[in-house]
Amino acid sequence: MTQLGTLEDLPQDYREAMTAAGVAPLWPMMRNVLPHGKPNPVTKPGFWSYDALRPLLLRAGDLTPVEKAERRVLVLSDPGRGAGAMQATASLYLGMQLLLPGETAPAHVHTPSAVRIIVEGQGGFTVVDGEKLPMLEGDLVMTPGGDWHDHGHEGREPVIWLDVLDLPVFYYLEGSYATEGPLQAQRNRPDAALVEYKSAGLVPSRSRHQARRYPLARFPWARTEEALRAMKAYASTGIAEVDYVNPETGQDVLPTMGFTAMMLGQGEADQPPLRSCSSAFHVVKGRGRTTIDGTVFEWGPKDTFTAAPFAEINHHADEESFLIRAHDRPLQDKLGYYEERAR
Ligand code: 1HN
Repeated sequence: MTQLGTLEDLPQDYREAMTAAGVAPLWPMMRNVLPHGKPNPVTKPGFWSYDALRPLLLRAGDLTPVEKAERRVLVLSDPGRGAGAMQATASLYLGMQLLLPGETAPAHVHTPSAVRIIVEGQGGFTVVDGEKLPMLEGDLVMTPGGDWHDHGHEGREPVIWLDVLDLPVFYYLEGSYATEGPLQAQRNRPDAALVEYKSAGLVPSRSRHQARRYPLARFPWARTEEALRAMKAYASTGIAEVDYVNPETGQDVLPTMGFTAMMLGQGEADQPPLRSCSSAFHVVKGRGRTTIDGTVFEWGPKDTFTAAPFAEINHHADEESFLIRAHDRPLQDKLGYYEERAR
């Protein structure tokens, strides 16, 4: 490998003339922007214990009324980028959001997409493009970019969910913005998970029904767990894992972000291949430990952790465990470079 020239190799007057002309030499920076063999992520493994987050979030409920917050959220900052970073990996934003009984989070629409993983509480709902979506623990609820959404709460206890957004991508592209509006009129019918998309493999007949671009906005947890348990019962080896897909196309649920749910049996380990995507894991239930690039995280219910591109990930479940994984493979597929390497 040739050693490239440095800035210091160049005469001072030449460096000053380049700066004055608004240019810079590529070669001293070449290895920073194109490292050899694999990327060199800024992202560090992150871990957020729910026991630590929950009291802070509830205190935000006392300190800041939702009217003063629009969305009452604590953002999970990538340790590699430091306190206050508005991202958990290069492409994924994670935030823990609190809505108290009777509160309303006003309607808005924005360019990034959001997915909620419901962590705690009953009676919360979100209205996406006029469709009222109940938020039950473990549900995955999507708000695709460009769809109006507002949140409400008809229950008695705090409702908490994890927001996963592709906000960093939109922000990087200088494409992130929102529009505000009045609360939406709700269609007087159950959401599509309870009507058109009640059963895997069955979709409304294409000759009679024009499917929406995002036909299924809520994936009820009970069904996901049932599917995983059935697959696990008949799997000879290995963990069970399902992809959340658009039921009409079989493709990823969103343009940039993908989601899977995993079931690990008690005492079971999993060593996924090295993947070029970054991942965020949320524990729906169970206990275990995951080593990410040598850092060990002991996890329990409702904890969240992250892995950078090409991280070495080793999961071990101490009890039967269910995890949801968010990732940016769909974006990398579209850019033409998603890759998995055997270990
Ligand atoms: C947003 O619209 C929500 O609608 C939550 O609940 C978190 C973070 C950044 C930008 C928009 C929501 C968000 C957000």
